[in-house]
Amino acid sequence: MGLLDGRKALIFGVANDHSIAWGIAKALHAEGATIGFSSVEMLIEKRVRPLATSIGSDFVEPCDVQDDDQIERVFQAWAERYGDLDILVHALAFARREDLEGEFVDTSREGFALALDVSAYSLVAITRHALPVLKPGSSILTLTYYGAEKVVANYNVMGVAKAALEACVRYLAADLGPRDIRVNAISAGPIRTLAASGVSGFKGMWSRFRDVAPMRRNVTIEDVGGAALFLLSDLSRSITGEVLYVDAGFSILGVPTSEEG
Ligand code: NAD
Ligand code: 0WE
Repeated sequence: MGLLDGRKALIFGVANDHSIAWGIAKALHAEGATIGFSSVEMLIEKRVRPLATSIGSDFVEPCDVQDDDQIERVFQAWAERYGDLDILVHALAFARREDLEGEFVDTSREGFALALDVSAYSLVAITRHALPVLKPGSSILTLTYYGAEKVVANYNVMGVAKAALEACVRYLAADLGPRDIRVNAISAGPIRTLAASGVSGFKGMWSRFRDVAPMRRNVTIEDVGGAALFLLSDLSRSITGEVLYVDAGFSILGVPTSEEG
Protein backbone atom coordinates (compact mmCIF):
# COMPACT_ATOMS: atom_id res chain seq x y z
CA MET A 1 0.00 0.00 0.00
CA GLY A 2 1.55 3.26 -1.13
CA LEU A 3 0.36 6.83 -0.48
CA LEU A 4 0.16 7.38 -4.24
CA ASP A 5 -1.08 4.01 -5.54
CA GLY A 6 -2.96 4.57 -8.81
CA ARG A 7 -1.83 8.23 -9.09
CA LYS A 8 -0.22 9.59 -12.25
CA ALA A 9 2.51 12.26 -12.11
CA LEU A 10 4.21 14.36 -14.79
CA ILE A 11 7.56 15.89 -13.80
CA PHE A 12 9.29 18.76 -15.64
CA GLY A 13 12.97 19.49 -15.00
CA VAL A 14 15.04 16.33 -14.60
CA ALA A 15 18.53 17.01 -16.00
CA ASN A 16 20.42 14.18 -14.26
CA ASP A 17 20.44 12.12 -11.05
CA HIS A 18 21.44 15.21 -9.01
CA SER A 19 18.31 17.12 -10.04
CA ILE A 20 15.75 18.08 -7.41
CA ALA A 21 13.13 16.80 -9.87
CA TRP A 22 14.79 13.37 -9.68
CA GLY A 23 14.69 13.41 -5.86
CA ILE A 24 10.95 14.08 -6.14
CA ALA A 25 10.48 11.36 -8.79
CA LYS A 26 12.14 8.77 -6.52
CA ALA A 27 9.93 9.73 -3.55
CA LEU A 28 6.72 9.54 -5.63
CA HIS A 29 7.75 6.24 -7.26
CA ALA A 30 8.43 4.69 -3.84
CA GLU A 31 4.79 5.39 -2.87
CA GLY A 32 3.35 3.78 -5.98
CA ALA A 33 2.89 6.65 -8.46
CA THR A 34 3.18 6.18 -12.23
CA ILE A 35 5.58 8.84 -13.48
CA GLY A 36 6.25 10.58 -16.80
CA PHE A 37 8.97 13.09 -17.58
CA SER A 38 9.48 16.16 -19.71
CA SER A 39 12.89 17.74 -20.21
CA VAL A 40 14.78 19.72 -22.82
CA GLU A 41 15.42 17.66 -25.96
CA MET A 42 19.22 17.72 -25.58
CA LEU A 43 19.17 15.87 -22.23
CA ILE A 44 16.63 13.19 -23.02
CA GLU A 45 18.42 10.23 -24.61
CA LYS A 46 21.67 10.44 -22.64
CA ARG A 47 20.40 11.52 -19.21
CA VAL A 48 16.64 11.36 -18.68
CA ARG A 49 15.62 8.17 -20.54
CA PRO A 50 17.94 5.90 -18.48
CA LEU A 51 16.64 7.38 -15.21
CA ALA A 52 13.03 6.96 -16.34
CA THR A 53 13.69 3.35 -17.35
CA SER A 54 15.17 2.65 -13.91
CA ILE A 55 11.78 3.37 -12.31
CA GLY A 56 9.76 1.61 -15.00
CA SER A 57 8.72 4.72 -16.93
CA ASP A 58 8.81 5.14 -20.70
CA PHE A 59 6.98 8.48 -20.97
CA VAL A 60 9.75 10.99 -21.73
CA GLU A 61 8.76 13.96 -23.87
CA PRO A 62 10.90 16.91 -24.98
CA CYS A 63 9.80 20.45 -24.13
CA ASP A 64 11.36 23.88 -24.08
CA VAL A 65 8.95 25.75 -21.81
CA GLN A 66 9.46 28.97 -23.77
CA ASP A 67 7.45 27.39 -26.62
CA ASP A 68 3.65 27.00 -26.17
CA ASP A 69 3.42 24.50 -29.03
CA GLN A 70 5.92 22.19 -27.35
CA ILE A 71 4.01 22.44 -24.05
CA GLU A 72 0.80 21.58 -25.86
CA ARG A 73 2.41 18.54 -27.51
CA VAL A 74 3.52 17.16 -24.13
CA PHE A 75 -0.02 17.28 -22.72
CA GLN A 76 -1.50 15.91 -25.93
CA ALA A 77 0.88 12.94 -25.70
CA TRP A 78 -0.01 12.55 -21.99
CA ALA A 79 -3.75 12.61 -22.71
CA GLU A 80 -3.40 9.96 -25.42
CA ARG A 81 -1.30 7.74 -23.20
CA TYR A 82 -2.83 8.15 -19.72
CA GLY A 83 -6.08 10.12 -20.09
CA ASP A 84 -5.74 12.22 -16.94
CA LEU A 85 -3.25 13.54 -14.41
CA ASP A 86 -3.05 13.77 -10.59
CA ILE A 87 0.34 15.37 -9.98
CA LEU A 88 2.30 18.08 -11.82
CA VAL A 89 5.85 19.04 -10.82
CA HIS A 90 7.62 22.17 -12.16
CA ALA A 91 11.33 22.07 -11.24
CA LEU A 92 13.11 24.31 -13.72
CA ALA A 93 14.64 27.76 -13.96
CA PHE A 94 17.01 29.67 -16.19
CA ALA A 95 18.78 33.00 -16.32
CA ARG A 96 21.79 34.07 -18.36
CA ARG A 97 25.01 33.29 -16.55
CA GLU A 98 26.12 36.92 -16.94
CA ASP A 99 23.01 37.97 -14.99
CA LEU A 100 23.99 35.73 -12.03
CA GLU A 101 27.13 37.69 -11.26
CA GLY A 102 28.00 41.32 -10.77
CA GLU A 103 25.36 43.91 -9.94
CA PHE A 104 21.60 43.42 -10.35
CA VAL A 105 21.33 46.98 -11.65
CA ASP A 106 23.12 45.85 -14.84
CA THR A 107 20.41 43.30 -15.76
CA SER A 108 19.37 43.85 -19.38
CA ARG A 109 15.75 43.97 -20.57
CA GLU A 110 16.32 40.74 -22.52
CA GLY A 111 17.97 38.96 -19.58
CA PHE A 112 15.14 40.01 -17.26
CA ALA A 113 12.45 38.84 -19.71
CA LEU A 114 14.22 35.51 -20.30
CA ALA A 115 14.62 34.73 -16.58
CA LEU A 116 10.98 35.56 -15.82
CA ASP A 117 9.67 33.70 -18.87
CA VAL A 118 11.49 30.42 -18.17
CA SER A 119 11.43 30.55 -14.38
CA ALA A 120 8.01 32.06 -13.54
CA TYR A 121 5.63 32.33 -16.52
CA SER A 122 6.32 28.70 -17.47
CA LEU A 123 4.42 27.57 -14.35
CA VAL A 124 1.34 29.47 -15.55
CA ALA A 125 1.66 28.12 -19.11
CA ILE A 126 2.20 24.51 -18.02
CA THR A 127 -0.68 24.70 -15.54
CA ARG A 128 -3.07 26.10 -18.17
CA HIS A 129 -2.17 23.38 -20.67
CA ALA A 130 -2.54 20.73 -17.95
CA LEU A 131 -6.02 21.85 -16.85
CA PRO A 132 -7.99 19.70 -19.34
CA VAL A 133 -6.39 16.53 -17.90
CA LEU A 134 -6.01 17.53 -14.22
CA LYS A 135 -8.48 15.73 -11.95
CA PRO A 136 -10.22 17.21 -8.89
CA GLY A 137 -7.98 16.35 -5.93
CA SER A 138 -4.81 16.86 -7.94
CA SER A 139 -1.77 18.83 -6.77
CA ILE A 140 0.83 21.07 -8.46
CA LEU A 141 4.29 21.80 -7.04
CA THR A 142 7.10 24.18 -7.98
CA LEU A 143 10.55 24.91 -6.51
CA THR A 144 11.67 28.27 -5.19
CA TYR A 145 14.56 29.76 -3.22
CA TYR A 146 15.06 32.22 -0.33
CA GLY A 147 16.59 34.74 -2.77
CA ALA A 148 12.96 35.57 -3.68
CA GLU A 149 12.52 37.26 -0.29
CA LYS A 150 15.95 38.46 0.80
CA VAL A 151 18.94 39.62 -1.18
CA VAL A 152 21.38 36.77 -1.86
CA ALA A 153 24.65 37.88 -3.51
CA ASN A 154 24.71 37.05 -7.24
CA TYR A 155 21.22 35.49 -7.31
CA ASN A 156 20.10 38.82 -8.80
CA VAL A 157 17.43 38.50 -11.52
CA MET A 158 16.64 34.94 -10.38
CA GLY A 159 15.53 36.41 -7.05
CA VAL A 160 13.06 38.62 -8.89
CA ALA A 161 11.91 35.65 -10.98
CA LYS A 162 11.37 33.52 -7.85
CA ALA A 163 9.39 36.36 -6.21
CA ALA A 164 7.16 36.36 -9.30
CA LEU A 165 6.95 32.56 -9.20
CA GLU A 166 5.79 32.61 -5.55
CA ALA A 167 3.12 35.18 -6.44
CA CYS A 168 2.05 32.97 -9.38
CA VAL A 169 1.61 30.09 -6.91
CA ARG A 170 -0.85 32.18 -4.87
CA TYR A 171 -2.85 33.44 -7.86
CA LEU A 172 -2.99 29.97 -9.44
CA ALA A 173 -4.04 28.49 -6.09
CA ALA A 174 -6.92 30.99 -5.93
CA ASP A 175 -8.01 30.19 -9.50
CA LEU A 176 -7.83 26.41 -9.14
CA GLY A 177 -9.04 25.99 -5.55
CA PRO A 178 -12.72 25.80 -6.59
CA ARG A 179 -11.82 22.85 -8.87
CA ASP A 180 -10.11 21.13 -5.92
CA ILE A 181 -6.69 21.55 -7.49
CA ARG A 182 -3.89 22.71 -5.17
CA VAL A 183 -0.73 24.70 -6.01
CA ASN A 184 2.26 24.97 -3.65
CA ALA A 185 6.00 25.63 -3.63
CA ILE A 186 8.97 24.23 -1.75
CA SER A 187 11.73 26.69 -0.88
CA ALA A 188 14.84 24.51 -0.78
CA GLY A 189 18.20 25.30 0.79
CA PRO A 190 21.21 25.26 -1.57
CA ILE A 191 21.85 21.89 -3.24
CA ARG A 192 24.74 21.05 -5.58
CA THR A 193 22.81 20.38 -8.80
CA LEU A 194 23.71 21.14 -12.42
CA ALA A 195 21.96 24.52 -12.16
CA ALA A 196 24.02 25.41 -9.09
CA SER A 197 27.38 24.20 -10.39
CA GLY A 198 29.62 26.84 -11.86
CA VAL A 199 27.59 29.65 -10.29
CA SER A 200 30.24 31.98 -8.89
CA GLY A 201 30.44 31.76 -5.09
CA PHE A 202 27.96 28.86 -4.84
CA LYS A 203 30.42 26.35 -3.40
CA GLY A 204 31.51 28.64 -0.55
CA MET A 205 27.91 29.53 0.18
CA TRP A 206 26.91 25.86 0.17
CA SER A 207 29.60 24.92 2.71
CA ARG A 208 28.92 27.93 4.97
CA PHE A 209 25.22 26.99 5.01
CA ARG A 210 26.09 23.87 6.98
CA ASP A 211 27.86 25.92 9.68
CA VAL A 212 24.99 28.37 10.07
CA ALA A 213 21.69 26.51 9.51
CA PRO A 214 20.02 25.52 12.83
CA MET A 215 20.23 21.84 11.91
CA ARG A 216 23.92 22.19 10.95
CA ARG A 217 23.60 20.31 7.70
CA ASN A 218 22.98 20.75 4.01
CA VAL A 219 19.75 19.82 2.30
CA THR A 220 19.53 16.80 -0.05
CA ILE A 221 17.25 16.00 -2.99
CA GLU A 222 15.85 13.18 -0.83
CA ASP A 223 14.87 15.77 1.85
CA VAL A 224 13.01 17.74 -0.82
CA GLY A 225 11.46 14.50 -2.14
CA GLY A 226 9.94 13.76 1.27
CA ALA A 227 8.35 17.19 1.60
CA ALA A 228 7.18 17.01 -2.02
CA LEU A 229 5.49 13.67 -1.30
CA PHE A 230 3.54 15.37 1.50
CA LEU A 231 2.46 18.34 -0.67
CA LEU A 232 1.55 16.07 -3.61
CA SER A 233 -0.45 13.55 -1.56
CA ASP A 234 -3.79 13.77 0.24
CA LEU A 235 -1.88 14.26 3.53
CA SER A 236 -1.79 17.98 2.64
CA ARG A 237 -5.34 18.12 1.25
CA SER A 238 -6.28 21.54 2.69
CA ILE A 239 -2.94 23.22 1.99
CA THR A 240 -2.72 25.47 -1.07
CA GLY A 241 -0.88 28.63 -2.13
CA GLU A 242 1.87 27.90 0.41
CA VAL A 243 5.66 28.02 0.39
CA LEU A 244 7.12 25.22 2.52
CA TYR A 245 10.76 25.63 3.64
CA VAL A 246 13.04 22.63 3.29
CA ASP A 247 16.14 24.47 4.47
CA ALA A 248 17.33 22.93 7.77
CA GLY A 249 15.91 26.04 9.46
CA PHE A 250 18.08 28.61 7.69
CA SER A 251 15.24 31.04 6.90
CA ILE A 252 14.16 31.44 10.56
CA LEU A 253 17.42 33.17 11.45
CA GLY A 254 17.56 36.94 11.87
CA VAL A 255 21.33 37.14 12.10
CA PRO A 256 22.96 34.00 10.67
CA THR A 257 26.10 33.20 12.73
CA SER A 258 28.36 30.18 12.88
CA GLU A 259 30.45 28.90 15.82
CA GLU A 260 33.30 31.00 14.41
CA GLY A 261 30.99 34.04 14.43
P1 NAD B 1 18.83 21.13 -12.49
O1 NAD B 1 19.88 21.74 -13.35
O2 NAD B 1 18.95 19.70 -12.17
O3 NAD B 1 17.37 21.41 -13.10
C1 NAD B 1 17.05 22.57 -13.80
C2 NAD B 1 16.23 22.16 -14.99
O4 NAD B 1 15.71 23.30 -15.69
C3 NAD B 1 17.05 21.36 -16.01
O5 NAD B 1 16.47 20.11 -16.22
C4 NAD B 1 16.96 22.22 -17.26
O6 NAD B 1 16.96 21.48 -18.46
C5 NAD B 1 15.62 22.92 -17.02
N1 NAD B 1 15.39 24.04 -17.93
C6 NAD B 1 16.10 25.19 -18.06
N2 NAD B 1 15.59 25.94 -19.05
C7 NAD B 1 14.53 25.25 -19.57
C8 NAD B 1 13.61 25.49 -20.64
N3 NAD B 1 13.65 26.61 -21.38
N4 NAD B 1 12.64 24.55 -20.88
C9 NAD B 1 12.58 23.43 -20.15
N5 NAD B 1 13.43 23.14 -19.14
C10 NAD B 1 14.39 24.04 -18.85
O7 NAD B 1 18.82 22.03 -11.14
P2 NAD B 1 17.89 22.02 -9.85
O8 NAD B 1 18.70 22.72 -8.81
O9 NAD B 1 17.37 20.66 -9.59
O10 NAD B 1 16.70 23.00 -10.26
C11 NAD B 1 15.33 22.66 -10.16
C12 NAD B 1 14.54 23.79 -9.52
O11 NAD B 1 14.92 23.90 -8.15
C13 NAD B 1 14.76 25.17 -10.14
O12 NAD B 1 13.53 25.87 -10.16
C14 NAD B 1 15.68 25.84 -9.13
O13 NAD B 1 15.55 27.24 -9.17
C15 NAD B 1 15.12 25.26 -7.85
N6 NAD B 1 15.98 25.38 -6.67
C16 NAD B 1 17.27 24.93 -6.69
C17 NAD B 1 18.05 25.04 -5.56
C18 NAD B 1 19.49 24.58 -5.55
O14 NAD B 1 20.25 25.04 -4.70
N7 NAD B 1 19.90 23.68 -6.44
C19 NAD B 1 17.51 25.60 -4.38
C20 NAD B 1 16.19 26.04 -4.39
C21 NAD B 1 15.42 25.92 -5.54
O1 0WE C 1 17.67 28.67 -8.73
C1 0WE C 1 18.82 28.36 -8.62
C2 0WE C 1 19.74 28.33 -9.85
C3 0WE C 1 19.02 28.70 -11.12
C4 0WE C 1 19.90 28.94 -12.31
C5 0WE C 1 21.22 28.52 -12.42
C6 0WE C 1 21.93 28.78 -13.60
C7 0WE C 1 23.38 28.39 -13.76
C8 0WE C 1 23.80 28.28 -15.20
C9 0WE C 1 19.34 29.64 -13.36
N1 0WE C 1 20.02 29.92 -14.49
C10 0WE C 1 21.30 29.49 -14.63
N2 0WE C 1 21.95 29.79 -15.79
C11 0WE C 1 23.18 29.29 -16.10
O2 0WE C 1 23.76 29.63 -17.16
N3 0WE C 1 19.33 28.09 -7.36
C12 0WE C 1 18.48 28.28 -6.22
C13 0WE C 1 20.72 27.67 -7.12
C14 0WE C 1 21.54 28.90 -6.87
O3 0WE C 1 22.00 29.65 -7.90
C15 0WE C 1 22.64 30.73 -7.35
C16 0WE C 1 22.59 30.66 -5.96
C17 0WE C 1 21.86 29.48 -5.65
C18 0WE C 1 21.51 29.00 -4.28
C19 0WE C 1 23.27 31.81 -7.99
C20 0WE C 1 23.87 32.79 -7.20
C21 0WE C 1 23.82 32.73 -5.83
C22 0WE C 1 23.18 31.66 -5.18
